[in-house]
Amino acid sequence: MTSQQYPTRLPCGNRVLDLSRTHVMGILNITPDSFSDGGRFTQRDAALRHAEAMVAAGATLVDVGGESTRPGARVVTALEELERVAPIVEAISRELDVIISVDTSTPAVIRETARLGAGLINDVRSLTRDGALDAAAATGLPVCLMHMRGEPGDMQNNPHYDDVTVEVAMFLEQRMAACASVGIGAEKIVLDPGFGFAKTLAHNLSLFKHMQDLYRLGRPLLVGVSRKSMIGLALERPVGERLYGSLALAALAMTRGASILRVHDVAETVDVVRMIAAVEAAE
Ligand code: 7PM
Repeated sequence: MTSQQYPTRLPCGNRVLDLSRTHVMGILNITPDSFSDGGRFTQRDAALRHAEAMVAAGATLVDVGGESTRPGARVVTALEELERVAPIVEAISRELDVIISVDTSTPAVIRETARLGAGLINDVRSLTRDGALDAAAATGLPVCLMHMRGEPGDMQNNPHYDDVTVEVAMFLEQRMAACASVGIGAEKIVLDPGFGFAKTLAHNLSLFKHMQDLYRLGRPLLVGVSRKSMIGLALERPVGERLYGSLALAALAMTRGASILRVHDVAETVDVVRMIAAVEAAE
């Protein structure tokens, strides 16, 4: 199956995501915490201004994350993560017209940010942490399930697949079943191939080429490839020179039917989306 066949409305807390068009999700930087309250205020302010700029540029979602998934990153406690993310979710919810996605695997963060106005739970660990399934179910919010193997720290050591797309689909199907077992129905699920997570360049390219095979699971796709190493490796570009590669993949993901493009460069990606939408709306 290569085409989508799910309802076009995805309720996300107090907002609705219209799945009949392609959306841009802006990645919000949360800079590492300083210890003074003055520092915290400045960080919340800077995050709010960044979110505001992305919304002005056309983002319909912003993705807020407080735990770095970078290989080798310091482990962040649930309390630290909550202290980073909660004030920002609260501020964005109060100030901006946007769906807040929370990039978290932590039950306490899922519960508290939902209370503060989050609209989507985005978990790179697909709700595998103890208590995460129940926490997500209790919020009633939709969930993005992403494919990964292992943990960010070790996921890149020698990943092997016989058929990466088939194995990603099987994993996501299993996580949808786990969600169903706690009452998170398929109608609340967004699926993500997990580009860059436990995959070589060849795996990422093949998975990207065949992402439409995932529509057999009957749910919309979120694609996150912005500035990732698959672009760096394919083009031999450092992270600061991956915009054009990112935009090429955004255009391809959109034409493959992706519903949400998770990106750093919102204004540029929104132009890509609008241009493709203009052609697709023509006679
Ligand atoms: C270091 C390594 C820093 C990896 C940042 C990253 C995705 C995500 C991330 C994704 C969904 C990045 C990643 N990537 N959530 N969170 N899908 N749903 O490059 O592809 O942004 S973090």
